[in-house]
Amino acid sequence: MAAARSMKLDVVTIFPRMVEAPLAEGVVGRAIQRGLIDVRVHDLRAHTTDRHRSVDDVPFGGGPGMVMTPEPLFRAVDAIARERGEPAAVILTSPDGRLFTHREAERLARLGHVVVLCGRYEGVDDRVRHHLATEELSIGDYVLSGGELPALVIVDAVARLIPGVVGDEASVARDTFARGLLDFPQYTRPAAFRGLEVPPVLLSGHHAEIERWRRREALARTLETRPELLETAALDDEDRAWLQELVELREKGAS
Ligand code: 4FV
Repeated sequence: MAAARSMKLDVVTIFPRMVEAPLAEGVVGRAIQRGLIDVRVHDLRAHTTDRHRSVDDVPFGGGPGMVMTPEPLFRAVDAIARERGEPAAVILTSPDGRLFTHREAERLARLGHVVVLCGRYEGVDDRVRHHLATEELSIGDYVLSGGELPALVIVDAVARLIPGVVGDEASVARDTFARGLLDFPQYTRPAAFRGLEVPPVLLSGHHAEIERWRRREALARTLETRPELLETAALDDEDRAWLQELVELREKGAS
């Protein structure tokens, strides 16, 4: 199913400027200006009720650090639903979530409206995870100081899938992972640089030859760096024959 024609994304954070700045630049920035995607950044403190505008507190049961309190996050999502309609998903970014992948980006791009909650401190009260967020996504097995960078990764990856955001649709369709493989090598002028030549096939004008070379390079790179991707990639007989050849070459090389 194709991506939604337009997309609403709401990001809830205690550092709105940290999220707004990157969204003002490049492909995503232009898409927002052109109204292709509608991104709003919400300051969590605007949804606090105490005069200290506090968003965190000490953990019950003791332990280091602070935990984000549930109320401001629930009030923020309530306000977004009132102002912008009920979101199709409320995503909590955290290292405990499912890994965010291209397939996840394609799924979110079909939803039309998602909210992203940015954790800070030691994390969020678990009632947010179970009674506010509809899903939890991680961008990788490492601990960041906040969920803002993951939120920006998600917004950028999803925005690129909205029709018209990336000038040339073909480039999105050809993106790494869109075809389940790593990308093929890219070259541009000069054809010779410090004695380093561009592969002649790319200068040949033989488009079928060029496509075949690119496919083979993408397969070789995927076999080398991310062989597990080959299990889910859409491969044809020629691909499998080429991969078999590469494996035999590698075994000969190893022996
Ligand atoms: C993270 C990740 C991440 C954990 C504690 C924010 C931090 C702090 N989010 N993928 N990796 N979050 O490290 O998504 O609250």
